[in-house]
Amino acid sequence: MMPSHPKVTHDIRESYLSDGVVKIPGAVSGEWLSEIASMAEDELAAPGKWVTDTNPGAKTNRLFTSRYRWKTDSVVNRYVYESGIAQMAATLMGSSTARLYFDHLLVKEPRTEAPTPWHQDIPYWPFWGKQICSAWVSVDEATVAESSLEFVRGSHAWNSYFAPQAFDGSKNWTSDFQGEPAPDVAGARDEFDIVGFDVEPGDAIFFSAWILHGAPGNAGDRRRTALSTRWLGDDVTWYPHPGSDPTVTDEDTNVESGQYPDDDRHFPLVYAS
Ligand SMILES: O=C(O)CCC(=O)C(=O)O
Repeated sequence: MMPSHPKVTHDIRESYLSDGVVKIPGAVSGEWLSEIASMAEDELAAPGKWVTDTNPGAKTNRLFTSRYRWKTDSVVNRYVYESGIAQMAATLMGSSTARLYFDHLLVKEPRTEAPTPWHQDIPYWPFWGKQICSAWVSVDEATVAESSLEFVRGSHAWNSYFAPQAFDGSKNWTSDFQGEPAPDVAGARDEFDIVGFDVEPGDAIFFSAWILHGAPGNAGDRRRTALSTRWLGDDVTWYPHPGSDPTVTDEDTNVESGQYPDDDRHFPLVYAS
């Protein structure tokens, strides 16, 4: 059966398929946002295992990220299962199911200089397939001028696979990945069809794991908190490779390379139509 979600209209789905990205206004309700904001406070105070932090403890100029908390954090766990975000992801992808890959908290304190460099997500992840997307939900109002996301429209369909890079700009994410470097979108913006989304609290930006995207730091004077969840559809297979994110590796799962990842311990089935 074709999955559906009331907030995913025909036009929204068509935009996702052609552009590789779409915004769904008001995708997540205010109660979730308050819970995510306070979860972020807790996480900043007592970070989990999978954290990057450009300026520990600082109140400004700090990019803090924390991944893979759905097993241990009750807010993230309930959000994954109960917010409806999995069904929206499945509907957009045209998939009858949605499995969670991981959750990713991204906090940018006021006047954070470090941008999120232009990148594709797929080369960082140990999966292959076209039905892989993120649901990036902002807790705060965020403009493209200050801190929201931008995309190269249609780049999900280029069939490119760009080498992963570290987000702090100082070192390689991995030294053993042989791949084409991502194009210098920031340095030649006029040459690309760039689309950005200002967001209100609770808006979700859904985007393909194959699309080139980036974001400024935070030029504003308020914290920008976003929770991105990463979703796997029916066509996805396990594809561990040099440069894959180490939160879940080949040693953690019985899934064989090239197989559909039906491992509920690590990639739980959250939605099935
Ligand atoms: O929140 C950001 O600034 C970047 C988010 C991002 O790149 C992602 O969710 O894949």
